Amino acid sequence: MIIKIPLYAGGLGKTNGVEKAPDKILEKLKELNCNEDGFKAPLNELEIQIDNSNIEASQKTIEEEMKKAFTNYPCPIIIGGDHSITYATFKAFNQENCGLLIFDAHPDLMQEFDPATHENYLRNLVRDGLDPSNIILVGTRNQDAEELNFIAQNKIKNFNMKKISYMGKEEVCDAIMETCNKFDKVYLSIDIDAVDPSFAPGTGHCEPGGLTSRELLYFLHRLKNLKNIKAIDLVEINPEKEERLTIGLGAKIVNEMMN
Ligand SMILES: [Mn+2]
Repeated sequence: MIIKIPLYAGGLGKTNGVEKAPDKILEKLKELNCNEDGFKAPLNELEIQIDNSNIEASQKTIEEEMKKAFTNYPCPIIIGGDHSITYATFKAFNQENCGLLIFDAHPDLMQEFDPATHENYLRNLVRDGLDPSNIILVGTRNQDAEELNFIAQNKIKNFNMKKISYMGKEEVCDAIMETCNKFDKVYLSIDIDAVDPSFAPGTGHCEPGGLTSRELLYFLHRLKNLKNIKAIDLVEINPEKEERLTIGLGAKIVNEMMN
């Protein structure tokens, strides 16, 4: 099941346009053939009705609706929306011994404040009880000193771009999978800005030096072999900034993750 969450209100005024991504990606998905595993999934979709003028109420709605969705569907694919949606979707998902694997150029660990935004949703999740040692960041390359401190103090696993380019994606992926295997279930969150802006310029914060689209797909194809990934989200795609490349990649990511 594909779940559309067209929220831009968590982007502090910098993500207007992301609400158009879910429909654009679905439109593109309908044109795609089988994925690289030779599989073409039926496209079932539903939309969570949010109110972009009220982020608190929207987060409440998202959490309630996602609790139902996680009961009804084995591994829903959630399309945002800005990254603040993960604050509510992960709350609906979270249980003991649950991993949160995040591809993102940014750690989103800015100071705690409410409501959670796309700059601090992860920090707020930790404040609210998420064990930071259950977080795995991949592809980070722009963060401030306080965020780096928080990562170090809380022993958050952080496979930043430098590590990926020095260790190689194969070894990093081995390490990620080994960690993920320790959890009962894993939530996979993909911020499109993990990918280099040359492949995916349609996003709010373009950060040079990211993953190639093929490198991201390498990780995702291997991660698909983990049987404990029970939720996937794809966020921060903004078709108002750029559409052809970024919506194309977004649709491909969804197509490849379906099975
Ligand atoms: Mn980001």
